[in-house]
Amino acid sequence: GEVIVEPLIRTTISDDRGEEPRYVGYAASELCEKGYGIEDVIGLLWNKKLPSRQESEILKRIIMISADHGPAVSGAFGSIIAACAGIDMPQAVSAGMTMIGPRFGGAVTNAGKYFKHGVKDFPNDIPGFLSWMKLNVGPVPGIGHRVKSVKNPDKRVKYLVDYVKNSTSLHTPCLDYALEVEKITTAKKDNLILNVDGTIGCILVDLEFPEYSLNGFFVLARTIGMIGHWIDQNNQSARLIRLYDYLINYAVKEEREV
Ligand code: Q5B
Repeated sequence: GEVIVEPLIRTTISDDRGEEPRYVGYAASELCEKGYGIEDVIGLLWNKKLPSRQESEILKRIIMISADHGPAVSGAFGSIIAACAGIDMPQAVSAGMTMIGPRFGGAVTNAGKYFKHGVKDFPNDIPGFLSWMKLNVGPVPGIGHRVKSVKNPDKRVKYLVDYVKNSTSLHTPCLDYALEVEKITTAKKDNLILNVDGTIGCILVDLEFPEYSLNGFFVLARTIGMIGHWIDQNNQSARLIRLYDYLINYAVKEEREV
């Protein structure tokens, strides 16, 4: 007789059983033919919705603007060290990926989550929101930067904010809230600006992307950069990196006899 087996997994986003993959029902080749872009595929696979033209343009800019930020940042540096150690591309990129976390690049999800919480529970009380964050969370995700500040603004943030607010009709309660938070934090310390993670997180919340998907934008975008750094190091046949002594503070005990 027929054997009934419980499915092992359940999927709600894609189906490869026909002639070609379908993303939430849309055939991949048809999307290409009809002029959709990678940002539309992201909308389908991460949010199960085909974004509007305006939404796609915002998503595209988020990815373009966060694809790389030079060799000095934790992620690129991790991939570069690995490339110089002769590690293959997937592993070298994953070395960089490992760096994405609460301080570097991985604050997008929590920035979106907590600014959304602020909009809902502390609508006209930013000092109250900041006290709650200090007590319950710690540093506000999406606020602060190691080198960018009021005096040295982050052009990426300014561009995204200006684009969304002046070239689209997106309703931006979360972004607006974060910009108000920034006014208070920068008054305390010059570098406590709304950073790229925070800006992206808020815009994505305003675009109604699911909370869990938000860090995915930084991960996806920065993969482009990390692959670029790996290729660049390999093109140059870069040598193994070993730190010079002067870059290390050897705060260890003097030589001792046993
Ligand atoms: N303080 C980003 O800190 C950084 C505070 C704060 C309240 C805050 C820090 C932070 C939240 C996580 C976040 C994403 C670690 C950053 C990114 C992508 C990137 C990277 C690139 C790219 C920098 C000194 C004093 C302390 C702190 C206070 C700091 N942040 N207070 N809320 N958010 N932010 N990460 O300069 O009194 O002296 O003890 O954790 O959003 O990753 O380009 O580099 O594209 O690749 O190292 O842009 O802001 O300073 O941590 O030593 O703090 O400021 O409590 O106060 P710093 P810290 P006190 S974007």
